[in-house]
Amino acid sequence: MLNSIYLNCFIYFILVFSVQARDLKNVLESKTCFSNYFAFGVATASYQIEGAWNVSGKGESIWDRYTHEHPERVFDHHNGDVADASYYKVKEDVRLLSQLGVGFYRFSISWSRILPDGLSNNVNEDGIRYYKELIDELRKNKITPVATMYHWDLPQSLQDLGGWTNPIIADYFLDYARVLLDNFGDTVQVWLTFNEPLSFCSDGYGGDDAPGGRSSGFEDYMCGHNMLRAHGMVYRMFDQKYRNTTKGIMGVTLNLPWMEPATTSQEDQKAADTARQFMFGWFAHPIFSQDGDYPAVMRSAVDANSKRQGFPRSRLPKFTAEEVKAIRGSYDFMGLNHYTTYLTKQGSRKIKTKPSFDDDMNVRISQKDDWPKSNSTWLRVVPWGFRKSLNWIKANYNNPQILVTENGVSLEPGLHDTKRVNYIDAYLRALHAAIFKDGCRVFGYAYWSLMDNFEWMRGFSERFGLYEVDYKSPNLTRTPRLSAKYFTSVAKTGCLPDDFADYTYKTD
Ligand code: GBH
Repeated sequence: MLNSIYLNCFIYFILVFSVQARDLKNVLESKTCFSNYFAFGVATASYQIEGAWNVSGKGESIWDRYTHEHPERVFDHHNGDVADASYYKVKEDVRLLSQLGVGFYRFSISWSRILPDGLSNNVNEDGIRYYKELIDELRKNKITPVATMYHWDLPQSLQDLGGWTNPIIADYFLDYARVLLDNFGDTVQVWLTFNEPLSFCSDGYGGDDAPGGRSSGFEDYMCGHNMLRAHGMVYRMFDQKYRNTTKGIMGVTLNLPWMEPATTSQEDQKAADTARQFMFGWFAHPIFSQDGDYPAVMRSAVDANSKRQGFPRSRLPKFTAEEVKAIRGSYDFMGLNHYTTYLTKQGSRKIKTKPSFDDDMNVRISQKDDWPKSNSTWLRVVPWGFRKSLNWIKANYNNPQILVTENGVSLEPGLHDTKRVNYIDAYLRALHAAIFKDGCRVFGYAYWSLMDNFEWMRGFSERFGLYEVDYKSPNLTRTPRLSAKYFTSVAKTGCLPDDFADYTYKTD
């Protein structure tokens, strides 16, 4: 880990050149303003926007295979074959970003567009060309590229070898990362290894997302284990071989929905902590804690359940001492995705013959009926949960530098999205309080997403975009919503404007 003063300067150096001149007047009028060094951006991911799934040498990914074989499992039976056709719209999309006035753009790189078979002996030159074009166009427009190496679209050929459950995947991911750093290291300075391992391990290897039909309580833990090993290996390589020449920084994006005890009872408080450890600590503890390795509650719960279930060893794999060391401290900053809050109650464990992650965690999770709804069943508007999440991270992981890599809301289609403006405004006020009242060290915020896109198992039915995408038009026309105008004002002034939101949502 870098010395933090040095890191501060570094982050400021990387992000500040793109920050717009901010108006002193705002400060004098005592608006809610972020610092001049705070960066605003937007996020997307390759499979959700690019399309061109089999064009110019791109290999098949697990999401290509899964949505083609099982269209019935996707809510609207669609897939990402075309998505927003961003593969063909580099100039147009960067123009949207530039109109928003954002300082950075978080996008992800499709592994199988770079390495069609997942392996580094066959590099697809068109894949390198495509991302180079995107990165160059961003830089020309003074928008800092923030690249995610893995946002869930694993090459199918690697899945055929077991994907994230096969320990060899860590070596292949290291090879892939080397190709990315060799090709883009001179122009990309902010890297994220993974997006939301909780999602792709739990929902992917333990649930219904691609690759689909796996076994919770086994494969999800194997996936997490190998992802953590892979992350540690890539960070160490970056630190030793690329940091000096590229002057870059590297982190990983984890998602933390806030877990609030349903009552003040001791059991429910404990349930909240257990849920935080299983859903966030699973990945955060090995990387960001002083001690490293899995959280104690997770270790002991899975070990004990495995024993009771008659297994000769724990279903949660064990790290070697060297692995613990390589993974501990393998970050320059934390990428954080935060959307919503849940209530926790102690579960009533019946020892199941069929093990699962939920059974191991043994917490009942719900949401309050009077929390405002979005267009996603799992997402209700609870701005204060954002502030609590940031404070919990501060308290548990020694106040790391944080880049908010996603925050956003899905709503019905429509350009006059006042509810989205209110959502962003309320969450930004909560973030402002976390920084200026509580001392959390957050250096940037990305809204999810730049535009409507392929929302995984929900198809195109859930829309998170600042720009509306017209899926009926042949050009997939992008039109700014009210929230795009609001966010432009935020990004350009660094302050929350007072002529957009109607402050429906309370932050405390
Ligand atoms: C993020 O995940 C992803 O990084 C991004 O790609 C995605 O587009 C964005 O959120 C918006 O969803 O339907 O009840 O089974 C957020 C965490 C975890 C939220 C899985 C949805 C499925 C809940 N996601 N979860 S459910």
